[in-house]
This record gives sequence, C-alpha cells and structure tokens, in this order.
Amino acid sequence: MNSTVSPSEAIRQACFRAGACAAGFAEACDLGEASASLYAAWLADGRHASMAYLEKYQELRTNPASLLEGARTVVSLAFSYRLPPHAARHPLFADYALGADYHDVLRRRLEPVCALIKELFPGTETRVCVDTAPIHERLWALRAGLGFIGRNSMLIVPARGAGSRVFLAEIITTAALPPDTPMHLDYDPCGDCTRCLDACPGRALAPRAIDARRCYSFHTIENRSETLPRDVRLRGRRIYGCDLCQDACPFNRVEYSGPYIEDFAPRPELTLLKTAADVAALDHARYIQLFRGSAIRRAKLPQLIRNARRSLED
Ligand code: B12
Ligand code: SF4
Ligand code: SF4
Repeated sequence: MNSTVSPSEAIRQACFRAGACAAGFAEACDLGEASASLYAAWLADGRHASMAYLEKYQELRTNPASLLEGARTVVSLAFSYRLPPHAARHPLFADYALGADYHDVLRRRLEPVCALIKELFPGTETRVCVDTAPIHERLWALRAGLGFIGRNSMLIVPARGAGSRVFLAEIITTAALPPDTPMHLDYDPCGDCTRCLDACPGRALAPRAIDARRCYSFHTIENRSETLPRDVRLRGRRIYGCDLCQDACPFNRVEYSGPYIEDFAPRPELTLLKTAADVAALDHARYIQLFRGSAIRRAKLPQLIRNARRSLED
C-alpha cells in the first residue's frame, strides 16, 4: 500500500476497486426517534402492503450496533447496475434483475474490502449487509454523503452521473473511520419536478414515501396472492419489477462516467423470453434453468405466470 494514503482512503479505494461508483463513511450511531417514528408511521398506515418481514426487528433497524456489537462505522457503497452501452433493456424484466443476483455479487465483491479493514485495524470485525438485513440502507447512504432521497423515494447518487440506478450495500465495522459529510436530510434538489409522480402507473408515490399497495414493483415481485388487484394493468409494461419512476428522472439522464459491472449485464438466456406468452408457458424445470443465480427467483413460477397472464388479459 502507498504509505501516503491514510487507512480510510485506502479503504475507500478498495471500495472503488470492488466496483462501487460511490462510497462513504458514517458514524454508526443510533438513528433516533425521528427515523423510528417515520418508519412506524409508514407501517401503521399499512403502506408496506403484505410485506410482513418489514414489521420484524424494528428495534434493530435504528441502531447498527444491534447487527454488530461494538459497531463504530457504517461504510455505505453504491454499485451501478446501468447496462453496458452495447446491451439492450428487456421488455419484461426490470433492469436491476437482468444480470447475476446482486446479493451474491456484492457479497463476493466486498470480501477484499472487509479483509483490508481487518488488516489495517487489527482485532476489528465487519458485517456485510446487502438488501435483506434490517437496516435503512438509503438513510445510511444519505448519512455517508453518497446522495439524496428523491420524490420517487430512491437514493440518487450525483457522483459520476450515477443517478438512482444503483444497488446499496453496507459494511458495518467496529473500526472507527472518519465520517464523511452527510447529505442534509431536508436537502431537496427535486425542486418543482414531479416527473416520477406523473409517470407512476399506480399513483404510488407521495414525496419520499411510497405506498407499496399501489406500486407495480411490489405487485409483480412481492405480492404472493393468487390474483393481482384489478387495477394493476401490465399490458406493455414489465411483468417483473418496474423502472418507470427512475426512467422519468432527469438525474438518470446525465452522462454516466463510472464503472459498468459485467456481472449485471443481461443474461443471454433471458432473450429467449420475448413476450408475456413465453413466460406464461414456462414449466418448473425451465423456470429453474432460466433463472438459476438470478434475482428474478424472488418471484416464484406461479407469480410470474400470474403476472404474464395479467399482461395478456389487460
Ligand atoms: C421493501 C423494499 C421495497 C418495497 C418498498 C419500496 C420503498 N420505497 O420503500 C418495494 C417492493 C415496492 C420495492 C421496490 C423497489 N426497490 Co426496493 N427495497 C426495499 C427494502 C428491502 C426496504 C426499504 C424500506 O424499508 N422501505 C420503507 C421506507 C419507509 O423506509 P426507507 O426507504 O429505509 O426510508 C427511511 C429513510 O429513507 C428515512 N427518510 C427518508 N426521507 C427522510 C427524511 C427525513 C427528514 C428523515 C428524518 C428520514 C427520512 O425514513 C425512512 C424510515 O426511517 C430496501 C433494502 C433496505 N434494507 O433498505 C430495498 C431497496 C430500497 N430497493 C431497491 C430497488 C432497486 C428497488 C426497485 C428499483 C426495484 C424495481 N426496479 O422494481 C423498486 C423501486 C421502487 C421505489 N420507487 O422505491 C434498492 C434502492 C436503491 C436506491 N437507489 O435507492 C434498495 C436499497 C435495495 C438495495 N440494496 O439496493 N422495494
Ligand atoms: S416502481 Fe413503478 S409503480 Fe412503483 S413507484 Fe415507481 S413508477 Fe410507481
Ligand atoms: S423525477 Fe423529478 S421529482 Fe422525481 S426524483 Fe427525479 S428529480 Fe426528483
């Protein structure tokens, strides 16, 4: 290691080598009452729809020390899932799910960063979180100075024109790293813009807080019911996930100068599924074969078929 580089800068550089387009440090403190009560109110309104897992571990969500004893720092990282310039988007599946499952990819990519933290700060511990841990990933990204939360409720990263098409991940560590300047919670570069609200087919967006009961991403991925609500109209839209409130956003139209992660490039086998009718005709063996190692497995085959049929009916 170059001896002129401080340990925290060496760790940040390791984050970039892992493929992150932005990385920052926040003090691992208790988030306090403001965050806990915002979240409790969101749940109390029923805006989490049927995602009962979001009701669990509420007390853990406010404090990273409940996920790693003695936590001092949250390293927040954003990884772009923009498709490489040569790759085409898929008509049926959201961009984030076209490549290899990001949970596995990011855990693997973060291993050397964790090893470096332990080497530079002997005796310290690390814990990696990617999506599934009870932690407010967007709020930690805000606190670590990565970006701001837009009206579409997405964390938007201005650095390198990354925008909101990023995955978030965290390394919670007992090492004390100097915190970056947090983005102010009330900073609102959206101004008068309402493009995401206007583009949302379910009218699911209230500023910074989504109503999942109206969100097509929820219905096509997380809703386990046999039938979708009548007003969910999928013809001509994605049948897995939804990108419309991001497509509308001017922060995603800025030229991107960060790294493209090959792992997130579209899997060639997905091109075999051209229409909703192709998905409606899948059997279990084919489903397993096509979606092995893919985040699309979050939706089980009966759900995908349900969505495809709705798209054909509408
Ligand atoms: C549940 C969930 C969903 C639900 C609900 C979405 C939502 N907006 O909350 C559904 C299924 C609809 C969904 C959809 C999508 N999701 Co999702 N989802 C999650 C998950 C697992 C939890 C989010 C959550 O707790 N929401 C509840 C809200 C109330 O909590 P919160 O977002 O943490 O908000 C807190 C803070 O932001 C804070 N806050 C916000 N503003 C302010 C202002 C003030 C003043 C204060 C004090 C606090 C504050 O208050 C909240 C409570 O503390 C996270 C992973 C994670 N562990 O965080 C991924 C995550 C948010 N999803 C992600 C993605 C990629 C998507 C989709 C794009 C997928 C797709 N293409 O279909 C869509 C986008 C839809 C959208 N516009 O949000 C990414 C987002 C990356 C980014 N740039 O923000 C995440 C972070 C996963 C990851 N590791 O990358 N998702
Ligand atoms: S993901 Fe789609 S349905 Fe959900 S809030 Fe965004 S535009 Fe609306
Ligand atoms: S579309 Fe406009 S209002 Fe929505 S997040 Fe982007 S800038 Fe903000």
